Amino acid sequence: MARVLYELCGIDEGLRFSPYCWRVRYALAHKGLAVETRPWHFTDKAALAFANHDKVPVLVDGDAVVVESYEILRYLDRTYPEAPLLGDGLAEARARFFKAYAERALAPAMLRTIIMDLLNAIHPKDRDYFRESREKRFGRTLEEFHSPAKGLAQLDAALEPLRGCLKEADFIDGAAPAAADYLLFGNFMWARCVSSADLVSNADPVYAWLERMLDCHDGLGRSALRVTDIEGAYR
Ligand SMILES: N[C@@H](CCC(=O)N[C@@H](CS)C(=O)NCC(=O)O)C(=O)O
Repeated sequence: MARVLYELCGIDEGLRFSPYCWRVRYALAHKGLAVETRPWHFTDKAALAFANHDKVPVLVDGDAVVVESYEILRYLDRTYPEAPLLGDGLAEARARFFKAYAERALAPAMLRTIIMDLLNAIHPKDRDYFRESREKRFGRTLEEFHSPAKGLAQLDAALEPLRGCLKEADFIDGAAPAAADYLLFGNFMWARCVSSADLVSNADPVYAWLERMLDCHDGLGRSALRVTDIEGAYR
């Protein structure tokens, strides 16, 4: 059976912007594993019933059905041990810090900056669901939550440890990228696909890292469709 990855799509089926799915796309590329991707919308819950899950990514690999992006990375390392992503033992335990950093420091700052662009990139049939579920989560309207100036300041401060790390090597995981890089970079792909906001100035060492990440694995990130590429889709 072909390897299949269910991925969130937006206003166009080719617009794939989930930060969690991007982690997995990079992880699969890192392992040199081919994958067929299937577009999925927020409201297509029935399409994931086979996995007993309601979120993407979902990876189907032969008989295995794996959910949760970090668990998918662990599964890939167990099943395809060449070219480790997370490593094992201490290394894997430490990689969890990057998962938490991406989700708890970078994502909230980016979300404040790009939330209205994100809504615009989401398929119209998903927008009411997205608005209702996120407004419930934030305890305020999307418009009240939206605050690019605050989001960018928050992101600038949150990137300081990454700047320090990039003084030592080209990638977080050393001379070549691996899971720590993919865990963080997924968030930047999320923002890049739905928005034209400049999150990082081009004098920032993080900018140079982003450029390297966009180029790696044959330009996987750089060749991804962005909302700005879709005629009439970007305000
Ligand atoms: N912890 C999950 C989070 C996955 C997640 O939140 N995916 C979003 C897309 S970016 C989703 O499918 N959301 C469905 C929903 O909000 O109903 C993972 O790491 O895979």
